[in-house]
Parts: sequence; structure tokens; C-alpha cells
Amino acid sequence: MDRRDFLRAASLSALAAGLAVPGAQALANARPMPAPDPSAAADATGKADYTLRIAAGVLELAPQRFVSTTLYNGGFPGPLLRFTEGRRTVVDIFNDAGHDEQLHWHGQYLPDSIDGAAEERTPPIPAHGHRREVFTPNPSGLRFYHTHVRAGADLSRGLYSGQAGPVYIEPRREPGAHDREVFLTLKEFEPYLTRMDDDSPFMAPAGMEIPLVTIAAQSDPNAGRVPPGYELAYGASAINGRMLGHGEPIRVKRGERVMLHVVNASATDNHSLALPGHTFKVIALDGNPVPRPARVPVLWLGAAERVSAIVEMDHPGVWVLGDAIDSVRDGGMGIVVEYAGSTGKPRWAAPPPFRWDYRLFADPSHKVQTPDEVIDMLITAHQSAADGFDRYAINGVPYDWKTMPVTRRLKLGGRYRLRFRNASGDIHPLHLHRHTFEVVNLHGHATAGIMKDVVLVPPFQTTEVDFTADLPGLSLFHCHMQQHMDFGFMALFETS
Ligand SMILES: [Cu+2]
Repeated sequence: MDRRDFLRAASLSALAAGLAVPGAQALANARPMPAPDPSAAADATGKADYTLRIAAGVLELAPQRFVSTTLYNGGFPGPLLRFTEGRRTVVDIFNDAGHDEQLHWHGQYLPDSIDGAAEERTPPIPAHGHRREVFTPNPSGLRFYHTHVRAGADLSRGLYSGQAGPVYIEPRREPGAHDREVFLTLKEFEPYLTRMDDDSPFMAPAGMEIPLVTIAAQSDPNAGRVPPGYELAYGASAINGRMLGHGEPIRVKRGERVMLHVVNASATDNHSLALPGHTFKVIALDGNPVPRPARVPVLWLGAAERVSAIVEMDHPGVWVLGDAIDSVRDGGMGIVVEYAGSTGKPRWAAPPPFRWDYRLFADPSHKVQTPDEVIDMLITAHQSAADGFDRYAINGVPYDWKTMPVTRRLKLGGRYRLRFRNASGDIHPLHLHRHTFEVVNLHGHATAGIMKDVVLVPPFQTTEVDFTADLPGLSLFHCHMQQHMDFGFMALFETS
């Protein structure tokens, strides 16, 4: 049974099992107006608020377990950058690597000249060079920064490297009372290629659209005739750059409310997190407060997704906070939580059966605005067609990374609905730059009020998100899995 057969079977059984549908609907968070583009000239001299240095370095994932990769400021993750919403910031970026780099400010509303993507015509941080960026951080909440260069078959480049770090933009009012906060950045190291798919079946599709399966079968002449495309696998997984059991534990006291800010900085993988005996009260998704905070036993994050959740420390002991998938946790994806006064080996227990669903946090009372236009995006895969990697296309067209064309023009202020119809056997974390979108439909179920910049679209499902094109210039849209974006899964919007 190959991956696609497996996923088909999984969707069918999920369909047969039926789906618990929590109340669908919600309230749209009022979106702040984009801040004006500050004059960089005024800040050309003087001291920067932060300095980032891109260079090859060595990371110690565990005792005697070293990896050589490109890092920010010599470590992983890159330094936590704390900004204040609306207060102008100066960041110096030095590039000691031998190639041009792009640093993307994921989840922020910045000019395309700063956002950090070659397709948006952001000037690169030149090899052995320097770039000073002056901008007004927004919106508030958990964001992150990461490299945005194409890797292709070079597994030392792009998100296969260690170039990622958290950003926290202080809001005017902190959502959710808590005693302290802990930032966790999830990432794999030692990437290699395989033709085996290790896509986790954790988030089983909630149903299956038969027309999309038919489209998939008809649109891929290679299906069943050639070996599966290359997939990424990793020698090690880590939280904050340390494999499970080899970093400093999170030390807590009974009764503390700890805000976890989790960033999935994986190049390709979705992850879950569970902490035996505890629940997570989800406060924000992708840094944006959810309309209805809710407690869950497991967090699920697609590549580039973020979750902010409060854990009440009410179950003393020494515990493993780790990926719910045993093989991934055993590969290092976890961190120890240690209560004051508790000793012994860290303990793990499997979480109760649970299905992650964005609608758990939606608002049943919110009315979705009617969009001015619906943009259909049919996603297809062409097995092994790009030098052995699967090639992806949106509406039949793989994005041309050499010429970087604008694929769609948008009207400034227009309200658009993106309708993703995934006729491929993979789950895709889809990301729109420089905007926040509202999730309005998940596999045929209307919903509202969930504001995100990445949405996970399961195989053979349709997902719809709405956004207002309120930033002029170029905005990149792509799958956040590095090998998918590198081999065709991109679109470029131009708003004017
Ligand atoms: Cu993808």
C-alpha cells in the first residue's frame, strides 16, 4: 500500500466513522490597519535593536551528537526577538554564508521590500554582506523569522538548515492570564532523502471529495507507473535545538500557569505535542487570539503553524512534553517538564484519542463577510516529475521559480476567498505572506473567526479562507513544505 492508497483508505474509514462536528461559525478579529512604511533613510545610522548573523555553525543536539548547519547567531533557535506592536524597529542582518540569503518575517504585515522572499523582489542579504531593515512590527502575537531561499535538491539550504527563530510582538493587552511564558521551537536536523513516505496519519482526513480523487487519478500520468517522489526524512528531531532528555528541562512549580508559545519550524513535517496528565488551553493560533479558547489534550501544528496555549501545572512529577507519535518522540522531539521537588526519570503516557480541529476554537456567532471574488486553486501532483521530486501545480501550472511571474492581480481593499481544492495525496500547510486570513470552510463545513496565516489542507479536501488585499505590492502564496514550494507549489499575487 503506498502513501496515497493509505491516505485514501484513511479518509474512507474516517468518512465511515462519521465526524463529530463542533459548532461552526465565529467572529472575525478586527484586523489592525497596516502601519505606514517607515523611512529607512532616517535609521540608516545608529544602533540596531537587534543584530542577526547568518553563518555556518555547529549545534550540539545531545552529548557527542553534533550537526553542522547554517544558523542565526551561532545557535538554534535564533534569538527570541521581542518587538512592540507599532513601535519602529531596526534589525541588522549580516550574512557570512557564501550565498545570498532571504530572511522572511513570517506572519507580519510588512512592505514587500522587507518581507523576505525573492519572488516578492525583496533585495537579498548578499553573501558576505549586510542589510539593515527598518520596519514597524505588526500584528501582535507569536510570529517567527526564517530563511526563504530555494533549496531544491540541496539539503543544506532553505529550511533544511537551522535558520529559524521566534518573534513575539507585544500586544497592547496580553490575552489569557499566566505566570510566565516558555518558547518552544520544533525542528528536525540531519535531513536525507527517501522514497518512503512517513506522513503521519495523526490528523486523518475528515471525509473525502470523490471528484478530487478522480481529478488526481486523471491528472497524474505518472501515478502508479514510476517510483514515489523523494520525501524528506531526518536523523534527529529537537525542541529548541536539543533532543529529548538532553536540554534543560522546563522547571515549574505546582499551581503555575505556563504560557507555551510553540513554533513548528520544520521544513516539511507536521507535529503533535502532549504532556501526560495535563491539558493545553489554546489561546491563539498563528499568534492570533482565538475567539473561543478551549482545552485540548494534544496540540497539532503543521509546518510553520504556531500555537499559544496555557498549561496549568497541577500534576507534579517529571514528565515528557513530546510528540504523540512514538517514533518522532524517540527521535528527539520532546522536552522534559520538571516540577520543583520532583525527581526520577521523565515519564511518558500516550494521550487519549483526540482529533485536532480548528473549529474547536471558532466562534458560533460570527457572520462571514461575502467576498468580492472567489479564487479557485486546484492543487495537483505529478509524481517524481521534477528530477525525482514530485512536482506540484496550481490550476495546472507549476510555478516557475526562474522567472517568478505574477500569477494573479488583486484590487487594493478587495475581499477575496481562496478555495483550495487539494487533488493530491498529501496534507499541505498553505501560507499567504503579509496577510492574515479567516478560515471559513473546512471540508464542507462552514466555520468562522479563526484567523491564521497557515492552514493545513488534508488530502482530497477543500478548504476556504478569506482575506482582504490591504497591502499593496507582491504577496507570495505557497505550500510551506520546502520540497513542495521548491517544485511548483507557489503563486504570486500583486495588489494595486
Ligand atoms: Cu505541500
